[in-house]
Parts: sequence; structure tokens; C-alpha cells
Amino acid sequence: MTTKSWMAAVVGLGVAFAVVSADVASAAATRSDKTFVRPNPNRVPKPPARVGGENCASPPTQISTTPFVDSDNTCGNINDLTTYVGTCTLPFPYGGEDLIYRIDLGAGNNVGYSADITGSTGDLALFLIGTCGDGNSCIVNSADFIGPGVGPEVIDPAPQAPGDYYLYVDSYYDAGTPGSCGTYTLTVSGPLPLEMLDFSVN
Ligand SMILES: [Ca+2]
Ligand SMILES: [Ca+2]
Repeated sequence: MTTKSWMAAVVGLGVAFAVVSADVASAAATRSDKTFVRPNPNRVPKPPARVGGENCASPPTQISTTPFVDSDNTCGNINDLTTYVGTCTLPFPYGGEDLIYRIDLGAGNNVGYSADITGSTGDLALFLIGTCGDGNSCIVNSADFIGPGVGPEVIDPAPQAPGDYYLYVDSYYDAGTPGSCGTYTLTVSGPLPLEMLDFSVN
């Protein structure tokens, strides 16, 4: 490096330091602003804006392929279904906020559902039903482990008659009360053959 280019490098570095110093000074000025409000670390974050999944009309989130994985939070949503009967085995009201997935099962399906609720504030359970919004059409539910944040909740793989089904994530505790809602990660796996179009071979 020549003396000239060395000096140019030093000048360049000086300019860079000056710019950084100005940024630091401006950040410090912002922090000392009396109108600055420190974010509350205890604030419960609002769930992200929802695109479907809240009720039958929104519409439910479609599970189109497996494996399917989705992390969500039932907090901030609405209780749309409370009673699950039919062949389900949890004969209690489920007044918690609920989220809904739709899955279309073809011939040869054998799909299982698992919700990881480790650390969740909600005592969540899973229900597979045949008609959206109709708890009388409940087919199978997850085993209920007692208390929030304990799981996972699992519906073992089993073949179902071809058709459209709805998976509800719900809670025993009434919406707005402790245990009524929380985070989960849903994993759906197994073959769900889509309806095959008729075709012929000549
Ligand atoms: Ca509910
Ligand atoms: Ca709902």
C-alpha cells in the first residue's frame, strides 16, 4: 500500500466511524426521549391475523397433503362448537375457543392426528367430525390428558369412509377462563388418497 492509499484508507475509516457514532448518538437520543414507552414483556401477544380456520364459514384450514404440520394458537378465537357426541368418548361440554381444519379423505385413507401441546396454556383436545358445526357427527377424539400443557393429544391412524371431515382443536374450559386456549403444533400423517378421476386404458 502506498502512503497515499494508506492515508485514503485511514480517512475512509474515519468517515465510517463518524457515521456509526452519529447512529449511536441518535439511538441514545431516542432512548432518553421522555415519551419513550418500554414494551411490556408480560403482555400476551395477539395471535396473527387469521386466514380461515375460525369457523365453518371462514372457511376451515384445508389439509391437502400429508405430512401436514401447522402451529397455531386458539387464544383470541371464538367458541363455535361445545358438544361432541356421536361416537366420541369425551361426553363433556367443550366451551373453549376452537379452530377447525378440513380434510377430504379418499378410498384407502389411513390418517392420524397428533397435537403437541407441551407448555401450552390450553387444555386442548382433538375431535374428528363428519359435518362441520354438528357435534352429533363426532367420530373419534383424542384421549384427554388432565390439565393444560400436557400431551400430546393423539388420534391414531384409522381408515374412514371416503368423504370430507373436520378436525376441531378445542378445550374443556370455557372461553376466556384459565386453560381454555393456547398454542399447539398439529401434525397430520398417513395416506389420504385424493378422489381419483375416472380413467380408462385402451
Ligand atoms: Ca369449543
Ligand atoms: Ca372457533
